[in-house]
Amino acid sequence: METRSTCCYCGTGCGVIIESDGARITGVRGDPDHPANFGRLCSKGATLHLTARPEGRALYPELRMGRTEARSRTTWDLALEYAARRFAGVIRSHGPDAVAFYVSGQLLTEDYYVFNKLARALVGTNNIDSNSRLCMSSAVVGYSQTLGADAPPCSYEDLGLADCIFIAGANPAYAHPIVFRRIEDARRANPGLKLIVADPRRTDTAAGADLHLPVAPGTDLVLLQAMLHVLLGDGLVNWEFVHAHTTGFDAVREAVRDMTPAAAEKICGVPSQDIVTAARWFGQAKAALSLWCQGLNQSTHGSHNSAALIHLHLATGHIGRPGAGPFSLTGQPNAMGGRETGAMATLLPGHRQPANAEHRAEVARLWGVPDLPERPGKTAVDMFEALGSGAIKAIWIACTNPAQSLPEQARVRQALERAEFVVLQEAFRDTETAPYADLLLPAATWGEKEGTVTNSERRISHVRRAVAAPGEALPDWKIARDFALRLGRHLERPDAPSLFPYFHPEQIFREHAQTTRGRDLDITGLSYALLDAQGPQQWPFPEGASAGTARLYGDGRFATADGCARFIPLTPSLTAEDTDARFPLHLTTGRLRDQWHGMSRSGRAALLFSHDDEPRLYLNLSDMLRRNIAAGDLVRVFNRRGETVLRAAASDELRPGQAYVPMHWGRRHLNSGGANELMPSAYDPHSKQPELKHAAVQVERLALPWQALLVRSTAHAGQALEWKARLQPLLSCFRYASLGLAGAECPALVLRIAHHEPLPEALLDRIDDCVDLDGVQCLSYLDPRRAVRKKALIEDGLLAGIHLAGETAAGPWLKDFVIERRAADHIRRWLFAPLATPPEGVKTRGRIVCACHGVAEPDIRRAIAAGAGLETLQQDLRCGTGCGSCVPEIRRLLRVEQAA
Ligand SMILES: Nc1nc2c(c(=O)[nH]1)N[C@H]1C(S)=C(S)[C@@H](COP(=O)(O)OP(=O)(O)OC[C@H]3O[C@@H](n4cnc5c(=O)[nH]c(N)nc54)[C@H](O)[C@@H]3O)O[C@H]1N2
Ligand SMILES: Nc1nc2c(c(=O)[nH]1)N[C@H]1C(S)=C(S)[C@@H](COP(=O)(O)OP(=O)(O)OC[C@H]3O[C@@H](n4cnc5c(=O)[nH]c(N)nc54)[C@H](O)[C@@H]3O)O[C@H]1N2
Ligand code: SF4
Ligand SMILES: [Mo]
Repeated sequence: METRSTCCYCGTGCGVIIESDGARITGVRGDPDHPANFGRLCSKGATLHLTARPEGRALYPELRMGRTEARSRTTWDLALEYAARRFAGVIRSHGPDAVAFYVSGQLLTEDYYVFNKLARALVGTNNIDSNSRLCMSSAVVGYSQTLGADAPPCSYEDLGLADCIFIAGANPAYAHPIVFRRIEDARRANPGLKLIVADPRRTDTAAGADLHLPVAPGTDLVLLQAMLHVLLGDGLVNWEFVHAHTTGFDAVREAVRDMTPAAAEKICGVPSQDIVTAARWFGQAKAALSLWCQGLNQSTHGSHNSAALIHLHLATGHIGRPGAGPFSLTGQPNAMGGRETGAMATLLPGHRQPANAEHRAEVARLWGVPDLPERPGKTAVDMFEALGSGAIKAIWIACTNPAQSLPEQARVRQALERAEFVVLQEAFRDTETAPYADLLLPAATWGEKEGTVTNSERRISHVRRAVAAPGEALPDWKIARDFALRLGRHLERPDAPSLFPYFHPEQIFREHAQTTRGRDLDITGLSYALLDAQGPQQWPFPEGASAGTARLYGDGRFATADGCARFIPLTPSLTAEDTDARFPLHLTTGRLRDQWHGMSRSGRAALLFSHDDEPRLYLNLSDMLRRNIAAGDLVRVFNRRGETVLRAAASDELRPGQAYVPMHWGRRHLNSGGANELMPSAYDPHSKQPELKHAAVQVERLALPWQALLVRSTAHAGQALEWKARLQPLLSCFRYASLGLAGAECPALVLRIAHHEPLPEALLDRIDDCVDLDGVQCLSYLDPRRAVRKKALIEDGLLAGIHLAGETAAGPWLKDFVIERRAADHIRRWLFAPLATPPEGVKTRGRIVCACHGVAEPDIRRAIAAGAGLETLQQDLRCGTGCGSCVPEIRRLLRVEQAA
């Protein structure tokens, strides 16, 4: 059976075709007819089916009555009745603002809509916010303040029509790979296209650009203002456009008068000549397009970063034309839907605002309630702050993992511990937030639910269900509806049944569409039937329209009262926290190519660990040498807020003084909390988006002499996931531990441990028990004097497991042997030898670059050394011919090897 749906990872919003046998998802491929991807998928999308497994799923409601008790299974009836009673109790005693809802850009539009109505129309609070607060809220404010509405004006089509693409604070080669494939296509088709990338790191996106602007962290505003200065000086401002379609330019012009490229260079570190070149390419282009994401948004002046970038477009008239415009890349698959349904503290349905009395009255009328709450709702960081102070007592968390993704984790943990009642609506039962849940409600997830999502280019797709949800899991909108009906009874609200009359998601969609009537995002012309007949559509799509809208503002009229776009005054400010003598390194955080956020889904596909197999702290070599840190050493990264222990790696992507940690690893895969132990919760005053890209830290070498490595492979993917789940509770026993998977069809589990002193024998036994490393086929070696214990498991003549404790020299190559399940015969006698390299004649693979075809880095390097170019590599090794996600990296290997 085949079902057309969408990928549930990034905001590119690729169409997928889900293959299933009716009960189980068996495969996935790109939908050739979907206008976002035309059949392509990246490494994450292409492995979605590998993550659709029952192990680890939340299958039935689980409840605990007291904090110290364990949760136990209960029925939906009891669970929701209990939740309604607790919420109603808090609301009666402390008012509606003592409860809160924290939802997610990964919910479907219909889910979002019901949660929003539940919070605002039934409970009567604006305390509903979304993880989009951590993600797109600065872009929302940037668009609204300048263009008058939160509407990304461009289309993916524009990628192929621009002759200058400016990427600021985004790494689409990793984070939006299919967008990046389209940029690669555009560059091939038009060699004159100029690609400019502003990023403190020399990412794969930056490395291949025509111009990389290595902006000092947090100083983009200066760079963008200097670019405007150059546009003015060089006569590249489109005065006709500025006069006819904008207001406020004079003040902005005045403000950038002294921001010469030379002055900017001193602050942002980009050579003044490069600032001039970037501005000229942008200004002289026939059509300039800019793309931005978290490098601009996750800042204490993120909304001004967004506005400054939009200013460049307004000043040059690069907007509303094919190939031109400011184009934010949405992070999550349906952050856009959350913005449309207004399911955030600062928004109301249909791009309305809760602070606007007229808007509140309009929505109240549409919903048939007397009024909507006026008191401002708490945004994400403040919501958890209020939970910690006791002002909020009960919280409902759906489809997000705050105990991993919010900054300043120590405070988040304290808040979740202090809360009187925590409900977690989750697809998986083992996230970092799960231990705090008094009530865990099992949610249906990708492939199991129906609704709609909107991608970065305002395109709405119909998300279809391929299989039934496992166990008793339910779609999110249904859980919210059932809770609302019960809460209505407890609050003695006879209108609750008429507020939530839904039995199918399309009813919700129709009601949502009505809230957009006459607004900039009007979708009254859309229905599931139309989406099915004509495919995904871009809003606005008002009643009577025959097609969606590819590009906004083509007529020069903006969504402001006077129709003019606004230049707004911008105050250059710095990051919340400066480096100093105690914390001299600037730490930034971001994404890896093959992992998704807290890894609750991507961490289930072994293949997705092959690109990056362990969490690492990346540093410039000079900073490592100064601290006597060698690649592979363990280090303590710390600041005033906390610490995390990671393995260090040298990166020439970073300049001296900079450090980088991927955001993905948390306490279920690492024994410390990862990046967000360290990030500050300071936020932008306008967007309330926290500064997740900037912290001052110190790093020091951590000598943990006793190390262990466990690798255990299996022919069954589910088995590896079970082992992983069994080991997770043990992680806190070690000073350092990282847990992950490896391999492909036959997955392997990999546990790395380091500790001050040898671990007790009993703990080692427990580890072995968790992964079934025992039995008659298990060989062992003991040297108690040196605290060395080694085990190897041979199954049917194949090496299926090793546990090297106290002596791990042979770990790197033995690990590969277990992952590849090699015949044990000819290495049997080397199994317990402390050999740092494999015995002669025995070869290992090395790090995998191309996950689709399992091509390893040493093979690629060897071929390049022998003269191969990209085409030859693709032909001979097949690397880069699957999803294409690794092509930017292969290009980089080519540059490095050829330079050598
Ligand atoms: N593989 C993968 N893809 C994803 C996700 C994922 O988890 N994994 N998540 C999705 C989501 S929700 C989002 S929001 C997007 C995020 O997409 P991106 O924003 O593109 O990804 P990040 O890696 O968070 O950050 C982008 C870049 O910002 C740079 N940066 C840091 N500080 C600054 C600065 O001061 N100025 C500038 N100019 N740049 C800076 C970082 O070096 C980094 O390379 O990715 C989406 N796609
Ligand atoms: N240091 C640092 N921190 C960051 C960032 C950063 O760049 N650096 N980026 C921030 C950004 S941009 C974002 S978007 C956030 C993301 O942060 P989170 O929202 O915490 O990320 P996810 O791990 O994707 O959480 C989604 C959860 O929903 C669950 N889930 C999946 N499908 C369903 C479903 O259908 N229903 C329900 N109910 N649950 C489901 C998943 O198992 C997962 O646990 O992280 C932010 N945190
Ligand atoms: S680019 Fe990759 S992760 Fe993003 S939607 Fe497409 S397939 Fe999914
Ligand atoms: Mo995001």
